[in-house]
Amino acid sequence: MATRLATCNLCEAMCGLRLDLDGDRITGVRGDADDPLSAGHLCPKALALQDIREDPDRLRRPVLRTPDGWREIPWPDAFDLVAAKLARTRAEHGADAVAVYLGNPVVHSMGALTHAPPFARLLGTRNRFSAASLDQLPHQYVARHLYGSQWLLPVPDIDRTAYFLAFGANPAVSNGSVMSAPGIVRRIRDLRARGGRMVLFDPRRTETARLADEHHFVRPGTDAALILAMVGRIIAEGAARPAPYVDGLDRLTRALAAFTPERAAAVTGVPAEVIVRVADEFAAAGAAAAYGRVGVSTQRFGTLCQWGIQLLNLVTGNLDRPGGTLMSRPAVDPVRNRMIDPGHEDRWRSRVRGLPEFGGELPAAALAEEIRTPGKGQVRALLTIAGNPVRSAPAGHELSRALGELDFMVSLDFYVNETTRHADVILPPTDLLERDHYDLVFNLVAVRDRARYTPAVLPRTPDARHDWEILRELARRYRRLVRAGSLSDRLVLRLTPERIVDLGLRAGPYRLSVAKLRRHPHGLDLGPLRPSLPGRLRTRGRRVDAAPPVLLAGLERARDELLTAPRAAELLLIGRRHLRDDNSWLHNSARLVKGRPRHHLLMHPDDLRARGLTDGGPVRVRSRSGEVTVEVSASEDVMPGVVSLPHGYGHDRPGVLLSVASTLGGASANDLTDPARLDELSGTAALNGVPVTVEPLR
Ligand SMILES: Nc1nc2c(c(=O)[nH]1)N[C@H]1C(S)=C(S)[C@@H](COP(=O)(O)OP(=O)(O)OC[C@H]3O[C@@H](n4cnc5c(=O)[nH]c(N)nc54)[C@H](O)[C@@H]3O)O[C@H]1N2
Ligand SMILES: Nc1nc2c(c(=O)[nH]1)N[C@H]1C(S)=C(S)[C@@H](COP(=O)(O)OP(=O)(O)OC[C@H]3O[C@@H](n4cnc5c(=O)[nH]c(N)nc54)[C@H](O)[C@@H]3O)O[C@H]1N2
Ligand code: SF4
Ligand SMILES: [Mo]
Repeated sequence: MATRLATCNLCEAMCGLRLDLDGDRITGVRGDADDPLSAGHLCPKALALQDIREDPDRLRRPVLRTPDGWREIPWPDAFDLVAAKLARTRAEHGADAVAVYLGNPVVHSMGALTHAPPFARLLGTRNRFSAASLDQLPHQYVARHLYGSQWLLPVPDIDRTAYFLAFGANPAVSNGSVMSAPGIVRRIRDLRARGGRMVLFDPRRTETARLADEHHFVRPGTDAALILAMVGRIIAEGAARPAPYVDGLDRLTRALAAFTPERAAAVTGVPAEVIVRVADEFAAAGAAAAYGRVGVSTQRFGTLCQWGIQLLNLVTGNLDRPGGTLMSRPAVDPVRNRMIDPGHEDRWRSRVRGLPEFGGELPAAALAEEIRTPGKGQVRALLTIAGNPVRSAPAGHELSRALGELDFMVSLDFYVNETTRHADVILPPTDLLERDHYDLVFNLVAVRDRARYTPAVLPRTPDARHDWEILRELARRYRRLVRAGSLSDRLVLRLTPERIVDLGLRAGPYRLSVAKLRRHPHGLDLGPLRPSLPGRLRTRGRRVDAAPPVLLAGLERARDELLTAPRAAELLLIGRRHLRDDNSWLHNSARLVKGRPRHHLLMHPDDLRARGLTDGGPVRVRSRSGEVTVEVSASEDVMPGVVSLPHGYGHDRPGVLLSVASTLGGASANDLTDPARLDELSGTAALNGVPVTVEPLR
């Protein structure tokens, strides 16, 4: 028996773990009480780290699709085949004919993160996609325009705030997002114990709503009106106290004139007196933090929502104030080191719909049409890394069809899921405990600064390769066929992730190194969030323009739709996460999926009654882009007029090799979501607020 320290990288909380080992087997998982950020917290998903290791469905060697099913092939053959196919597609059809999709776990893996982006750039294609456009791009878009870098993301100072105002986030389940906050339930309870308040706006009375002082239903997709009305109210009351480096309040005030509490109330369903009172309380709270996540990012006006949330903090002087929202000061600071693109947009557009790129990526909602629409520049080959866009991108069923039409597809993944089943070759990487970890992304948004480097806990199985080793080797063989890639990308691809992190730590604000962090295995505490503005702004003159022209113009274009009350007959679909789910994966862990089914469509009892539906019975849900059948459950916790279905379910598909998950039932919410519905500014898919109809299944 031995005890080893690990860092869980399944979600953004980055919990420190203590693992009890018996040989190579994990016999116990506990939270590491000595970790300065997670302080002993862990959630049930940590058990999956062991389950992935033992999963008989997990791929351990490269597999090639053959008419008789998957056949294992040696790594060198797989590398040569993939390099040759990618190079040939480029030679015959141009660089844009090869598309890349990077899934969410890429940002959770040190080596995938250091090596996947340079590899994607090496391919020279404009058709780069990722889960970012299904998630947090509105945050990045607003940060770029307000603070000068897409990665200057203010973090709620949850441990010191007096008023936590949240929109469309469920941290009690997600453990915080763009706000790494392990143990968030305790943090919220502490906030209330010290006399603070939490107010939440969400169309579902969620697990987090139960922790809050106040929860209000808001009609999906309308939050921008709510938030901007609050900003307008604060300014109109003369309560604005922006920092001296903030400009543009006059232009802002004019632009917000239409967003009165009364008009916002009519569209959002939130009473005008609540809008007014919460705005006034927020402005008067002293130390207050406004925050919003997936529910207000992946919707029609995600960028306007995130802008409004920044404005709430900015106009009340809560940006960069302890107890407000502050920029973290991570040990590897890519913004300071200029290791990372501050962001750009519209340098090119998607071929079919003419959608602008952001930060070098096109909206994932455009991937299927780029594959299916003939013409010059049509996508004919695809590389996916750690993603399942058939379950995570809008109209996944259409994307699935498109993947079947590709000339060639390769996936880096250890599972044959709804997406990778279409691949010609799957290259499986090592698992999370077999590799070193330092979190390059989520330390940027953690509620406390901490640096933790965890060497691999367990030896890899013979013949296993890390994601970055796979990419490095693919790059080497591809470069023999195509002279491609910038000098810096080629250099990075040759370094080890550990070396890259070491360089970043040495150049960082604390002058650390991997060697130093190895001497602090529980993580080095770098203290609470601290004020750092305007010094760290990347804008011209280190000033913040509260009303950048692109956002004003976006608001102008959105105004009519935003202030139009939705048709009462419509049901609006929203998503749902569960503590024991992780997007579309981890469903093959028997321990995590046991218990009551959690894939049901939730609907308010009045809405069930109005449609003659039976609680628990099967229903047909239809949208403009698709339909699914699923069981419906009556729930007083959803707002009337709203239905909720989680994404990532529906694994019982031919070819999917997930023996536990395939028995789960359920349907994919993304067989209903609509690629045409986007947040116009950032290109993020509007996965929430999708109009649907629900009828009994006869
Ligand atoms: N257990 C678990 N943890 C996870 C994940 C997981 O799958 N499972 N996924 C991880 C990932 S990738 C992410 S990005 C984060 C997400 O972290 P969160 O954003 O905190 O999690 P969600 O559950 O998506 O919360 C979104 C909330 O928005 C609400 N909502 C939907 N539409 C609207 C709307 O129009 N307006 C408003 N105001 N609210 C709306 C939903 O009801 C939901 O409660 O979680 C991460 N952590
Ligand atoms: N309707 C609706 N759709 C959504 C959302 C929603 O709230 N509602 N949420 C969106 C959000 S926030 C996100 S982040 C996306 C997620 O979308 P994706 O990233 O496309 O999907 P995941 O389900 O996270 O799939 C992760 C895949 O990576 C593999 N994997 C895990 N770890 C590794 C690794 O270390 N290396 C490699 N190579 N592979 C690995 C897993 O086996 C799995 O196949 O979904 C989005 N889609
Ligand atoms: S909260 Fe997130 S990081 Fe912590 S144990 Fe659970 S899945 Fe892992
Ligand atoms: Mo996400």
